[in-house]
Amino acid sequence: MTNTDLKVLELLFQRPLEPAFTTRDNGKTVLELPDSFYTDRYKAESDQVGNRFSKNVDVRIPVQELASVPNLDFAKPLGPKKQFSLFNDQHRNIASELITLFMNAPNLRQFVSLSVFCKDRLNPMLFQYAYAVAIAHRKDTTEVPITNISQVFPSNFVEPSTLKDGRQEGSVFGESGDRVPVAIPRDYTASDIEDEHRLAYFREDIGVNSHHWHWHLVYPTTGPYEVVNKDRRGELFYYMHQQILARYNAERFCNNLKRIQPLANLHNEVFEGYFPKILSSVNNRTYPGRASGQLLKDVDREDTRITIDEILRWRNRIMDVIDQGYVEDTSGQRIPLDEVRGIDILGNMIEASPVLSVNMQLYGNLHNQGHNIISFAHDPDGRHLEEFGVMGDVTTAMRDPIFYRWHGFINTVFTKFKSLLNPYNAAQLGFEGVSVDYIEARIGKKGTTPNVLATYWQNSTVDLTAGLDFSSATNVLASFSHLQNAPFTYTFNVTNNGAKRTGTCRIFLCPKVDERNMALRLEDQRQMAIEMDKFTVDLVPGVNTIRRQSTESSVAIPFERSFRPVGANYQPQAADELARFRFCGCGWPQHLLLPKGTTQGMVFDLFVMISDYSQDSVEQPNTPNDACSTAYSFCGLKDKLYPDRRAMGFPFDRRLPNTYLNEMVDAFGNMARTDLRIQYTDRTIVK
Ligand code: CUO
Repeated sequence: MTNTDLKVLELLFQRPLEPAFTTRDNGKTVLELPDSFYTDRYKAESDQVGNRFSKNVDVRIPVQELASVPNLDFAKPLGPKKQFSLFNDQHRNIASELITLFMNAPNLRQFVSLSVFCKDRLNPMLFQYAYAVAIAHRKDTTEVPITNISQVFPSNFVEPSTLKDGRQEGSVFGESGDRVPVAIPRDYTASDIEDEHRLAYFREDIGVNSHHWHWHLVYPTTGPYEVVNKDRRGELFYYMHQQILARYNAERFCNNLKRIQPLANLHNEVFEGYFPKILSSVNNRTYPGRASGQLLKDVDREDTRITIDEILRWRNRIMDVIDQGYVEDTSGQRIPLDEVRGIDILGNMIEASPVLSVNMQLYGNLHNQGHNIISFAHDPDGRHLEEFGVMGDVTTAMRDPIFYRWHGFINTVFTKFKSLLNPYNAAQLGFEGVSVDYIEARIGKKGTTPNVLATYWQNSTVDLTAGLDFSSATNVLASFSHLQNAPFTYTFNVTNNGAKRTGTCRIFLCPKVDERNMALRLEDQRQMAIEMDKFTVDLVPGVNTIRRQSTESSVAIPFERSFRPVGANYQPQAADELARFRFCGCGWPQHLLLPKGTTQGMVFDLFVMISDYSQDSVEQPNTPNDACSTAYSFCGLKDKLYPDRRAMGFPFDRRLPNTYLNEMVDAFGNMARTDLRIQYTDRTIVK
């Protein structure tokens, strides 16, 4: 790839609403477009407009003429100011066609031209989504970093007045030292009268929401088959969302709230209201809210039609096939729901992916249409001309308390399937001759109390400049406070009574008691177990000491990866640093790796298991390793198989032979547990 092509592709993530001919990179760079690229509004004045923006820039990059001009009529139904939803069939089909168009561009230069041409002619949310999917999947764009969505469309992530203040600060002070980051308030969507508001710090976290967007970007439901069909994609849809629920449940217990109540009955009032108070980037209107006690209704709008009855019919069919043990494809062929493929088939069918569902006509579009019916509850027939609420959009859905109840319901369907499988047996759980004799987690290295971890608030700064259109500000910084945990180290002593061998170290955190302070049985506890880390270990004969930093976790990515500053100035030069910098957006935010705990200290079970690698290993294709695929438990590995042959969530995804966790740990030498206390302090440190 030439540097210029890379640069243009990176620039297209900036200022998503501004025409492609305006300057980018703080006014330093301009794209020189062929005349034919100007839209009708600017065509007559293309010379004048182009000249105006190419003055005083350091870099001018000419864009090549298109070999064949695409017909973009397919995208017409999604006008420039409409909200774009991945859950909407029509929008998804449009996105799929656009992704296909981008993927089929014959070479890099033409992909650049096509992207520039399309940018000014399509709905900006649609463009940014399909464009990012293409960048993530084209073989010739692996080196292009995908700008975090919260930086491309900041208004979808932060309280709106922040952006106004930030622009003001940026245009008055420029990059001088007098400029201060504007503070994004933490507590603006509800008051303490609303109990659910205690979890706002989790639901409205920028890292949580951008992770969710990025996950759906890496795992789209539609598009070319080779883009959609990834190894164990359906299973990962189940598992990644199941883990979000497990984490949310633990967070609820820390905040004295009972566990998630799945939204099983769609005819009941939805008790939880939610008023997001964020702006949609494309039309500058706030996302609609939902009053407490809202009834869900059939949706009958121009581009979305769905009835509650239809959703219930799909649910019943799916429950029936789980009992039956097989699904039927479109030719009537029976496909067994076995313990290896069953969950993957169900995941793709329930989400649902039109490309991968075994039979969309029969099993429907359960999860996506649930998002739609909830997101239009405030205006189901469109009479008030309101767009969908936050549940209609993967960038914002996790802000709403109802997200966890809807996914809680979806999860009960998967759980039903898992509960019908045989419990794991000793041959699957054990690892003969390997015993874990010691387990601890400790802040820092020495001198601290083992198994006491700490959480607190931290103020961090994000650069929102990339997404601020039509602003003279060169740099807009915003600070927000988020939960943080003191980094810690796990230490395990493992005795290997055999020859040198390999194992997989699996670390989980499980709530010990329920909302009534009653000890949780393993059957409940396993469904709330939070995966903390998973990695391969080589065991020499005798005693092995395994140390692992919390920051190395296979589920999380560090703050800096999620929110790196955007623009050429910030791009690292060294090759290894540059490699780490790419494609880094998918992964749970490191700052929420631990649940909040309580001021008195909340006790969890810290569990570790060393499993037999001969049952875990996967024969990987010989594709290059991607330096950014560090959160592989949640996001998989780019262009590779999921790096663990066991079912995702193993050993907690299925029933287990014991009633309590300590009984299981006593029965299997390759497992260990300890009490772990998470102590929360209400203080904020500034980074
Ligand atoms: Cu991620 Cu429902 O799948 O939001």
